[in-house]
Amino acid sequence: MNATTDQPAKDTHTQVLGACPHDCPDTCSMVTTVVGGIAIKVQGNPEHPHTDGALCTKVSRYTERTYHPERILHPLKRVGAKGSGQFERVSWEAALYDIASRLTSIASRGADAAQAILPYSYAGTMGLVQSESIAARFFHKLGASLLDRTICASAGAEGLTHTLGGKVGMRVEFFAESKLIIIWGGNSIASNLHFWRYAQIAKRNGAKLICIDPRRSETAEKCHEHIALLPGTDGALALALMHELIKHNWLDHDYLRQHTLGWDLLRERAMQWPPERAAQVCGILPEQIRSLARDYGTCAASGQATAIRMNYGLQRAHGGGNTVRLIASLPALTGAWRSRAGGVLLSCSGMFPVNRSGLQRPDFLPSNVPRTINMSTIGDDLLRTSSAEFGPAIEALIVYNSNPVAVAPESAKVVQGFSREDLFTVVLEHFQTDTADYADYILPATTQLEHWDVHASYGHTDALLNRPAIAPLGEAKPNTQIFRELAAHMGYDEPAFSEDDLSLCRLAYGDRIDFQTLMDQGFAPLMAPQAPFADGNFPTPSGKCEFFSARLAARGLDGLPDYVPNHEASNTSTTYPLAMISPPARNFLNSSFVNVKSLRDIEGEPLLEMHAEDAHARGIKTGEVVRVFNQRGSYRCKVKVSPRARAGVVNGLGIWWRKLGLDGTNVNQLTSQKLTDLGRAPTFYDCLVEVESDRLKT
Ligand SMILES: Nc1nc2c(c(=O)[nH]1)N[C@H]1C(S)=C(S)[C@@H](COP(=O)(O)OP(=O)(O)OC[C@H]3O[C@@H](n4cnc5c(=O)[nH]c(N)nc54)[C@H](O)[C@@H]3O)O[C@H]1N2
Ligand SMILES: Nc1nc2c(c(=O)[nH]1)N[C@H]1C(S)=C(S)[C@@H](COP(=O)(O)OP(=O)(O)OC[C@H]3O[C@@H](n4cnc5c(=O)[nH]c(N)nc54)[C@H](O)[C@@H]3O)O[C@H]1N2
Ligand SMILES: [Mo]
Repeated sequence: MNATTDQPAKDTHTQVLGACPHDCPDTCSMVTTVVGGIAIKVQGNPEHPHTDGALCTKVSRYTERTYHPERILHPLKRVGAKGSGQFERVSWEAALYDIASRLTSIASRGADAAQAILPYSYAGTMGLVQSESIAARFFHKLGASLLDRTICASAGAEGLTHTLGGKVGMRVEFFAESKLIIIWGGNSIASNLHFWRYAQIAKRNGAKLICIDPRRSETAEKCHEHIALLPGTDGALALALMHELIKHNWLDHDYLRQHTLGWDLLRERAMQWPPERAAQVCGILPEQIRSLARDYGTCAASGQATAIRMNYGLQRAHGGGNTVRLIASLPALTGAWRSRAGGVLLSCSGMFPVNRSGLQRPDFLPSNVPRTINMSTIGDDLLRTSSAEFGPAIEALIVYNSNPVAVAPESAKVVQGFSREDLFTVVLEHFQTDTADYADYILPATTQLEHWDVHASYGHTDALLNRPAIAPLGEAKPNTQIFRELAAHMGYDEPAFSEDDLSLCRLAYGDRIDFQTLMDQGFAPLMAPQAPFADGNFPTPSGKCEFFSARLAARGLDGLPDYVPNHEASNTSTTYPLAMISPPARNFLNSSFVNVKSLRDIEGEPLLEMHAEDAHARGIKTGEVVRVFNQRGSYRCKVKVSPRARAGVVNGLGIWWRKLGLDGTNVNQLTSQKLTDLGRAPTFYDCLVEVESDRLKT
């Protein structure tokens, strides 16, 4: 392996170390084989313990994506109506000049006027450099609105922070030593494959695996037990588990006394949740709850390690933040944290010592700090006019690393917003996505094979480095370079706007991670403790696991976690009686890879999974087209009557490009912009619908 080349390989046969850039807990170390300047394959790095030489199916097609005939390779300017997708090629100089003049004319209208400009970005790449480094500096200097990046994980993040003290938890490799693993709200085989490998080792060593998920997912069917509760009811289940742990005294009193805060209060609340009450809310049997509590309680009481792998699926409903608080509290009841193979993991990204202020330079912000716009309510916010409360209407939108027209909730409003003739939209992209269709300019961005980056992870504790394997295709440029050149056109001459990518890679961890190790082997483990909370030491204000959070109480919120019912609870509507969830498809990564033919062929077409009882009641049969609808809109797709769906819940696997849907829509036509209890996050899986056969309409 040639790990020492600092430049993209040209004519030789080399292997280049990289990192998978995608929004996934696994953050794999990749090896790209390059022949004559062409990347011919990507593979998992066998030297990296978590990757263990294996990539998922989708990322193993990364070269197909990079050399895709539809890659955008030149700047494009809109020539047709907004959304029509008609563009003509222009030069970089013409595009940057025009964009800079448009932004300048907005910003120069007066103090705070630049707030009418909004950056919109998420995790198309998780790279610390190609996401928010030069881009953040640019928007700070400009005085643009700030973006609240809530679309995925902020409910869970707040839940963790107010309980454990941050995005911290078990180290993933020690799940291999656990005796009981609860996979809660995650489909590991689809979206956290390298965790599943550790769970399999544990299983071979006699561990029991239990999955808690409304859908009988690929993962659920491979666990020993599956508890298919109604979406958004996990908080009630967690309270009933506590009830049973208390009733049977499966508690670690010493741990509770020394390392937790608010136990008496939580105890009192949990005692109000006998299994019968929770079973009613969750749509499951009381005996399922008793059995789960017995497994969890007796395993812990006999000194064996019990581990919970929470995932983000359970925090996409109204009570997402409280749900995570309740589940994150469980290991402190039984003292599971005492073992390195016990505890809970949702995200460990808070363990990485990232120098965000160095990368993003908040010191460039104007003294009058601009307003913040929540990315999850972009539909409403694009339609707002200027007001004292909101500030100026959004007049310019610069989108990178995200596809909001496909992924943001309540698409009808998002599309209406993006269609505004008076909105100036620039999209940095690899492909002409649903969002790019609405751009005034599309700027061609490089892929991970064409640029430098460094990565943290939210599912393991190694930092990674990505070297460019090939030269940029066509006229594509890294996001950083696009913002550097835009800054130059705006007349920004601070040295911070000419810092190169390799320097930014070094800056990201400074001397907190050895950069030479990253350069040499592509990854560098953090010095993370093996059993972080064996003796308490939670990074909370009290240093304890905070069942009671004084910080939440000070905000006028309940200091104790509770079950928070869905905004759109099942059985509360006769008009829309079915709950719809829309979890990720195995062969896509959110809306990325949907246009890679070999992967789309595996997924087939947009599909709604429905339980036989619900289908029968509506005269619906597998393979026919159905109309899924609610007060926000309607979406047509094929239906599959499937044991993966439980009664009362339909599963619309995501996230298809709208333009590939039957009517040019996807599931987000139905989701709402209502937010979670904590973290201001979207509630994609808190959504009631009705389904009817499309035959009835014609
Ligand atoms: N292949 C693939 N991998 C991915 C992604 C992808 O699109 N495709 N997306 C990536 C991203 S951005 C993220 S955030 C992660 C997300 O990955 P996970 O955190 O694993 O979350 P999801 O896959 O969204 O949902 C996981 C499961 O939660 C279930 N679920 C839905 N609602 C509830 C509920 O109320 N309670 C419970 N207990 N379960 C519920 C769903 O049925 C689904 O099976 O995965 C990443 N990895
Ligand atoms: N109904 C429903 N909606 C959901 C979800 C759900 O489960 N159900 N999941 C939600 C979640 S968890 C998330 S995280 C969001 C994800 O939403 P997004 O973060 O928007 O993710 P993607 O859909 O993958 O879009 C990322 C885009 O970035 C582009 N990109 C990748 N790398 C680069 C680069 O280096 N430069 C530039 N300029 N562009 C790049 C890709 O081509 C892609 O089009 O969606 C959310 N939406
Ligand atoms: Mo996500």
